[in-house]
Amino acid sequence: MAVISRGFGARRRDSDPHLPPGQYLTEDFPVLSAGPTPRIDTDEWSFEIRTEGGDVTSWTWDEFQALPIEDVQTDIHCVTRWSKLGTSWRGVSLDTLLDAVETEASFAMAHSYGGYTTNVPLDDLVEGKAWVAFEFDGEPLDPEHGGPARLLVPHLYFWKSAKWVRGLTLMDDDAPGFWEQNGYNMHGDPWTEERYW
Ligand SMILES: Nc1nc2c(c(=O)[nH]1)N[C@H]1C(S)=C(S)[C@@H](COP(=O)(O)O)O[C@H]1N2
Ligand SMILES: [Mo]
Repeated sequence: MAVISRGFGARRRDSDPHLPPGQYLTEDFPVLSAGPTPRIDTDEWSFEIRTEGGDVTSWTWDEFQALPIEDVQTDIHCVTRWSKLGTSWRGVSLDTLLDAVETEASFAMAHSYGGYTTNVPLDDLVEGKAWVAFEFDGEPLDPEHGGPARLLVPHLYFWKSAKWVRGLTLMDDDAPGFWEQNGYNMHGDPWTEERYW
């Protein structure tokens, strides 16, 4: 019987239980941006939540930094099939931010400096599943990766994690964001391969 060893190591790694179907592992941190990288000074940065009724709550950078800050260890999965395991972030939980507003909405549209948008059901942003992150690997988040701050919704494909995030608009009804208008899934669960529609 032939001993087949070619690719054995790779197969073992690709069958990692943390790796969703159709994904491969990468040690790099690829940069995927649909346009140029905006440079936002923290002096001019703010984060704003607009409710379905039009009420606005916003935080300056200093106000934001005074909120409870969490350390997050998580895997991330891009729809272009790379996954990166055990990444480290610091940020403010969306639970903390949404606690400050009065809402009955079911969906959110994330808005970014530069114009990118992505829609996420509100259920996917609460109960410890999403953050506005401003540190990666113990360093301020690089502009290429969304600094000063980005949305981090790691249980969904990474296009939902809006870089250079500037706020959320809460909505009663779902509506497609930038990639969703171009055929990407309205939800984006990597475990059930909700890639396109
Ligand atoms: N504002 C903005 N956010 C964005 C994107 C973008 O083009 N603009 N690309 C998305 C996609 S498709 C992915 S995979 C991740 C990539 O994040 P990274 O460049 O830090 O790897 O950001 C997401 N957030
Ligand atoms: Mo992506």
